[in-house]
Amino acid sequence: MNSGGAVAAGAEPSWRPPLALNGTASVMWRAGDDERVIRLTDGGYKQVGSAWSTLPVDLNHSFETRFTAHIRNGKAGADGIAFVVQGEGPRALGGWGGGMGYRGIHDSVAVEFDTFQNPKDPDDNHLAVVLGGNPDWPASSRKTSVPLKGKPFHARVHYDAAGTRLRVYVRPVTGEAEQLVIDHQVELADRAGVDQAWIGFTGATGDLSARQDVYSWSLGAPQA
Ligand SMILES: [Ca+2]
Repeated sequence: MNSGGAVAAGAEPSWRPPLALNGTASVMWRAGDDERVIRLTDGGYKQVGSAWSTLPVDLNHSFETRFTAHIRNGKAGADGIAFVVQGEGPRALGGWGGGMGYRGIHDSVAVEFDTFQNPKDPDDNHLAVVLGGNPDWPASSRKTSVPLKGKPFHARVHYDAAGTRLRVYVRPVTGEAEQLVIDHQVELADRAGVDQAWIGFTGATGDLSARQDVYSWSLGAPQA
């Protein structure tokens, strides 16, 4: 593949913690560079995968995480992926389809990048914050003009622990302006039920499929 084959100048180094992989999730290494790719689903139907860092993250401290995602299957591609903070452990794996791989992970906060319109969804290209592993009742959801499928996009998730404020930004890899899509008040430690949480990604397909990859993942203290 050549999408984003070169790491952009100024890109932060990838974060490569050891991963716990479940369901259809696998790890690949992109040819030509040292990039680890987390493949959550590989294009089959009714797939579900999760990948968790085995290094816990302290939710009492602010953090910022960035990654690039690429969801594609021709012009379609479902159901999407989620960045998830959870307190249930490295084997956590939720439901397929609109469950996006996190449905049923009760002690969790999911930030979903949703490419299929289920009944409670505003459209087939939106972000949402979902509590308690229940995608049928998102705490916050909002459409974005940044295409979430067909082309890779950059995402930035910023958590202010003191202010218990979660902000999520996306932008296309082509260098267009970043959009603040989600700005939501939530205390992650409270919702995950732990101070030291598992963080990672989930993804699923249903009657529509997609190959869903996450790469260039970084994690650190928020930048000023
Ligand atoms: Ca959906």
